[in-house]
Amino acid sequence: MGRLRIGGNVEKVDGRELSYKDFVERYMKPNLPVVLTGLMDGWSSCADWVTPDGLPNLPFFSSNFAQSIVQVADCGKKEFMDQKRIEMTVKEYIDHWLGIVNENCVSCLDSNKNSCSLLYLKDWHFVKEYPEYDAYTTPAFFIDDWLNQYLDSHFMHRNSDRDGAKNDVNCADYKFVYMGPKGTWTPLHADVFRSYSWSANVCGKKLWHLLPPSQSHLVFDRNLKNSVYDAYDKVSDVQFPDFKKTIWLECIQERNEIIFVPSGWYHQVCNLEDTISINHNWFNAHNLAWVWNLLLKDYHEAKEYIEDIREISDDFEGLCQRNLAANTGMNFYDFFSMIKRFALANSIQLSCLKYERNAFAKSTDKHEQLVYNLLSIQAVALSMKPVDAFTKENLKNKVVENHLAEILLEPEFIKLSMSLNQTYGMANEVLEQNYQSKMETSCLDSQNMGFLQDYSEFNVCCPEDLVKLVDHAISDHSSICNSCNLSLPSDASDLGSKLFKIYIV
Ligand SMILES: O=C(O)CCC(=O)C(=O)O
Ligand SMILES: [Fe+2]
Repeated sequence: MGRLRIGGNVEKVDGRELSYKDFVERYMKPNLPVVLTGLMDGWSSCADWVTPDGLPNLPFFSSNFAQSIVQVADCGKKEFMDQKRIEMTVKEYIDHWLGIVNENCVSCLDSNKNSCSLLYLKDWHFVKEYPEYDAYTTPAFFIDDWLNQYLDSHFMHRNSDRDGAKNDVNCADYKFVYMGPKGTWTPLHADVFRSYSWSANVCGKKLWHLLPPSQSHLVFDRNLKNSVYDAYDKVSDVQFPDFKKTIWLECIQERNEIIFVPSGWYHQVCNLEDTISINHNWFNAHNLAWVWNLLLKDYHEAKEYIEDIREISDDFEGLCQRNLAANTGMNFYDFFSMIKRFALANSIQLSCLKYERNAFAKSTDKHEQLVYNLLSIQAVALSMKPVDAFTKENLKNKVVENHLAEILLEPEFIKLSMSLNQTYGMANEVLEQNYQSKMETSCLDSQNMGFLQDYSEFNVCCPEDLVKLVDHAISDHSSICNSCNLSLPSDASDLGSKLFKIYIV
């Protein structure tokens, strides 16, 4: 330890004095980390999971969640690019933890940590397993979460080998509890899907080292295949010649503090005390392009890996997609199905607003958000267009529901739309109720709802169709804007990946 070059510390801000808009402008859009304080008051987890002296209340876990089966990482054993994982019950885990209290285990900052077998409980889908136990409230800064919103109503890999995973809590969301004694740690990584993460310390203290994405290439070996596993260990100059050039942000995260980890930042984390944390991974319009770019990169790698069996494979593209889903967690078709539904849900909400008198006066922010979302989906769809996997031939039988009329009537889609409306419409309850009744009516009788009928005529088979859908929603919207003294910027039809805003004229 001590070998990392530190360029600065992660900024700490009182979350109660920060508006959502400021959070977006200062951290989410520019993709910069921050620690937010003051946002965990009243969480049951902060009361129930912590003893009066600020230590993890381990007996509480043994008494209330004993039989849960959890993933535990052995911090002393490397397996591929992660720590070796084992499964055990919470009771077994807590018993092990209590058993090591008197042992002298070396810490994560010790370069000789292989001799230690500290166990770290990770990726526990706690909310999924105990929905009735209200452990915490997701802070408003993090609720624009398409990943968990989608997974609350839909499943990934609908047509793949993993279809049977529907009842498997371990595949169901990206909302986790982590707990481990002092010295447990997480190896250097960038998060799943290159999503954002937030991580809240219910008790204990974590040391974070974060590397900006502009330096990601420096942690890879000469072949750009493997990345450094343990940034605190002696890193071979021969294998990783550029690692010595890295400059890190450091952060000591105390109890009751929440860190926001932006997209694509490599990070390594070490528990400086016995620690319990809650974390979510998520993405939205601001980092959707990161997710797509990672999928594209992993797709090319998956393809290259099996290139030599292309000739003998009946469905080479299908095989690439199965491998992509297995390695990355979703494939192109999962992603396309997902963004198609978000495009539709956002378009409907936008249309819905035109039926509201004075809606513009009340919810300019909501309009801006919906348009921003649609434009970010369109920008991604545009970059999907030239990709092989999305040719008509390759798409045959891959994307199931092409007619939006079918999607509009899916109960899962209605649930998704409602939850989207809640996310953006919280400030406008009247609008929300009206919208809700419209959606409910529409399920029974979509013919009567002009704006829904509009979309039900669309057929979205490929990225190009998605681009058109967004064009339709936006142009419809911009005509309304004109009559309400709102307008889109003149280059909105360009629909690139630029930043966009609705200007009040
Ligand atoms: O707390 C940890 O050990 C790791 C957390 C993490 O990597 C994250 O929140 O992205
Ligand atoms: Fe992470």
